[in-house]
Amino acid sequence: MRFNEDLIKWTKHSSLIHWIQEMVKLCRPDQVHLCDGSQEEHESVCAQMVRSGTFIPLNEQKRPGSFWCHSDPNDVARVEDATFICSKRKEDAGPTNNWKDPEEMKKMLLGLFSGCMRGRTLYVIPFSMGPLGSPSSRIGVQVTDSPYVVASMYIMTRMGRSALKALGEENFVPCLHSVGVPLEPGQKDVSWPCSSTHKYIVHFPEERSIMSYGSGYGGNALLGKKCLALRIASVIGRDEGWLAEHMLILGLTSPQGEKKYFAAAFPSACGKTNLAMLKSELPGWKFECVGDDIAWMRFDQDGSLRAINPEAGFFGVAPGTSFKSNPNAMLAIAKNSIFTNVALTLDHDVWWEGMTDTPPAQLTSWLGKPWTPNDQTKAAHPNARFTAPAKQCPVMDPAWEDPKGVPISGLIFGGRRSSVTPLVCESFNWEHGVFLGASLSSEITAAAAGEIGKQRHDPFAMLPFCGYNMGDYFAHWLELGKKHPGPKLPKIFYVNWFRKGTDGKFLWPGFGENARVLKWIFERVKGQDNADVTPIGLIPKKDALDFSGLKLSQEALQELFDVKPEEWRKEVEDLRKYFSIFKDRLPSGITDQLSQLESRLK
Ligand code: GTP
Ligand code: SPV
Ligand code: MN
Repeated sequence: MRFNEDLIKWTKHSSLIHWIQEMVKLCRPDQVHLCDGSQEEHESVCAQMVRSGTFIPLNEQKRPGSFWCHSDPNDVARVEDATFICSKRKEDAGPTNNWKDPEEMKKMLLGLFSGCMRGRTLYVIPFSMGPLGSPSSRIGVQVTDSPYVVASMYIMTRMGRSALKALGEENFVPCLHSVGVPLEPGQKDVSWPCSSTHKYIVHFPEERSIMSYGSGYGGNALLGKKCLALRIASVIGRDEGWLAEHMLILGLTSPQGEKKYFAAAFPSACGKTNLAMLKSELPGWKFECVGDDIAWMRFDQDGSLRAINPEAGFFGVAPGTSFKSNPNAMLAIAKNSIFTNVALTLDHDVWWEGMTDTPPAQLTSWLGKPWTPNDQTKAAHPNARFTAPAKQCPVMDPAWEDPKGVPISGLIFGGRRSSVTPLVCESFNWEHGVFLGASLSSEITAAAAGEIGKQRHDPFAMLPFCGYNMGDYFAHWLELGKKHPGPKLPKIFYVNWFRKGTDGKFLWPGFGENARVLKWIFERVKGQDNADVTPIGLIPKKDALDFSGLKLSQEALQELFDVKPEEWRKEVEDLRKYFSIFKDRLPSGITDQLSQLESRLK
């Protein structure tokens, strides 16, 4: 292969050159493609996937520059059971992560990767997480045999030559990825290659590298996202004194023109994208989007917590997205987007459950089969996703690519809880807020393979994404609050859009109506005296939440804010049991908060 000549023209970074040569030797592809990140390259990669049958182009009149594809039915979500944090010591991965000795894991993986790209092209993708040239950004280089990943990384990151330039002589995060399906001579490829036997999503936090094998889907395969920007970045953040979080970032402007920024952590498929680009049902309140999934935050010299969105696109849950629930997402995906595991209409547009009240009469389902509304199955997979450039969202914040980031006034945690936790509450202080984050639990959604609907603890919405011991992670949060006390330290809130009434229906209309809750949060951050003290935190005073024009029964309102001491005492017992898994890594700040909550409930 004559790629070596191209390689030295492409970069002068000697350890990068060396690493790529090693990966080529290991994976033995037929070809090597060094990505330049141009639009022409993107178009040619997409055109090649159309020819190979992976992509179906969508109707140019309805959705220009866009493609439909469906995955293998065994490759539809993140695989948490197959996700590993391979720190040298098991205790450093902690009780919430899968762990294996890094040397053993590497040995096993090198076996799998050996010759795994035979018959395929190895693509090299340099990418920047964060705006190009921001001191907060990080550069990764992904080697992959999946053109779907190349096309997706073009949308989700700043990739190609510009990222190489930003890298300069610095260190990069090596990200090795293969779908794990070598092709023998003459063997015909399938439209979504993935390994049916081996899937491994592996992180080496000490050497800050990633190896992912066997899956081509989302967070398993687009290694800049969960692997680098959360698992590896959380480790870097711990060491350097900043935070990598599973959070949206939004700007909120009041009718008086005052603006504040908030970041919010909800578990996967629990409402980040929807809140990040919310169309307010409250007149005069304007929401603008900085990011919908990941926030990197650090305190500046003035003591403000500043956040950047490391991503350049959205990989959002399609089902439930409509012009009613999230018009700004619908506008963002009007063109230049990839749709995976949604349904395809007869005229080559897309559809999913919740997009319209009645489905089209005939569709191709996410399985690639004919589908009619009489079918008992869903036309789109519940974790079907769109991949769209952030800049196409009409409500992107003017500062969304500001290398300095935006100043955060409030942090919000939330999960799917059908009972117990109220619509909104505010923590008494930073330590109590960290405790609220640590206490987060939520129902499992289709974003990960597993038991959907089951309640589980998901501290800070980071259970699947924290690259080190979660007990140390709690301590890191507590520590940052101690180091940066004062009026600029963000206030911390907890919300629950998903509480259900005795009829089993959501009590709260959600979506655009969530603006009412954010308005109260905005006022609290400004210091308005409109909260009542309860044992679990501060909740809105009677009439402090703006319900104007909203039809909500007195009973529903009552239930949304009901704090039942007996339920909360059970919650305390459950949390005590849960926190005990962290043993000596659980900071005393968390135990103290739990005891204080217990005594307030007496
Ligand atoms: P990830 O991309 O997996 O991290 O998820 P996310 O947190 O961005 O979730 P997203 O906003 O895509 O929401 C996922 C699901 O929750 C969709 O089916 C939405 O329709 C639903 N949802 C979002 N906001 C609300 C809300 O306020 N109320 C209710 N009832 N459902 C909501
Ligand atoms: C999530 O699961 O939280 C996602 C989707 O945002 S994925 O990128 O597949 O992890
Ligand atoms: Mn996510």
